[in-house]
Amino acid sequence: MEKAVFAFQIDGTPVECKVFGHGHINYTLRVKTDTGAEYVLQQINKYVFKDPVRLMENVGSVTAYLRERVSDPRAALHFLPTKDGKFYHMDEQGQFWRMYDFVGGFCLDTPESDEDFYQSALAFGRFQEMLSQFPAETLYETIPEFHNTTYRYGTFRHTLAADPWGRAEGVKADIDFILAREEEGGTLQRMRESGELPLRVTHNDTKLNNVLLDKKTRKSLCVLDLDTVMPGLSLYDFGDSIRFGAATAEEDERDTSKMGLDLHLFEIYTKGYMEACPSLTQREIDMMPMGAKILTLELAMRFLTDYIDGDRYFRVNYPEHNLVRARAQMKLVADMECKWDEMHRIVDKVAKEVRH
Ligand code: GN1
Ligand code: MG
Repeated sequence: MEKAVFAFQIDGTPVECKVFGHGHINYTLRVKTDTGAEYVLQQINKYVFKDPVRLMENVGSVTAYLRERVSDPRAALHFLPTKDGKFYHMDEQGQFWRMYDFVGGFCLDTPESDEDFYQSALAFGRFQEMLSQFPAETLYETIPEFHNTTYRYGTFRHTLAADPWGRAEGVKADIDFILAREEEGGTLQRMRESGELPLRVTHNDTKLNNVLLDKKTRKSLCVLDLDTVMPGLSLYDFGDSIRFGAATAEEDERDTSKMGLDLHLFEIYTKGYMEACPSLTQREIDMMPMGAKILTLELAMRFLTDYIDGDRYFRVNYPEHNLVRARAQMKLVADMECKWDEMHRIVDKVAKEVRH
């Protein structure tokens, strides 16, 4: 039994404690007690998240706020206080732990049907909507400048200039592709700074496997993994969902001819997101295709930066992995450019259906 369990106000005496899920960042356990209560106990990864106390303040205030707004208690995570009334426990080794109620349900890595993808759109859209009045600026940035594409361009240029492994020469065409879109790539950041797009609470890791689905109904219950919840733009969440979930190939597909945007999935997600998030402004809606494109471009640039920098940030499975990832993302950007008018047409059509 992990000693950390005893720091929390649990119901009953713990009788079982097993490794749970397949997260790559935090260490996660499932705990059962003699009263039948079940919990998730997690150790927060301190290498990735430098300030677990402030991270937990974010998570604590956001979940407390959500809990007041949901009817099904499973629809918002419930963190247990420790015996001294905090949302986290620091052990003798300086490791941070947290604990929340386990409410059942399951997660998917890839959608098995259109409906699964639609359910993820509803979940992230509802998350956005429920938090639309939350004072986003009070949240701590767990990873500063995370989706500041302009800042990411600065890092890219800096890395190009340093070129520590002499890799830039061999990827000139890729570099040119990224640099040719620098002006456009800064669009969301400029609109954030001018206030044209509202600052919101964003999730920033809007993949399907961060949505908890009900075992019986297969409907989405709740959004998980709140570590990267930060102040941001709705288009970060929307864009990253499209980049990941509406692509025709895996994020690191070597055969770029297989990579493109699936317009049908794009429409499904757009519909679910708009239905669940009526507070989206007209400007946010107009910029949805741009959100998808910039988030994809930004990740292509992050992968290419890391390749040139010698693969320090993203874990790679083979030497060219980051370059392969970057090229797959660039192909997706290029395909969005080909389908640009169609993307706008879909957004307009869905907006008319959903909003009138
Ligand atoms: C990282 O590790 P994972 O899959 O949760 C990255 C995301 C990228 C994603 C690409 C904190 O997320 O921004 O979109 O890889 N997360 C961080 O697969 O950098
Ligand atoms: Mg994650």
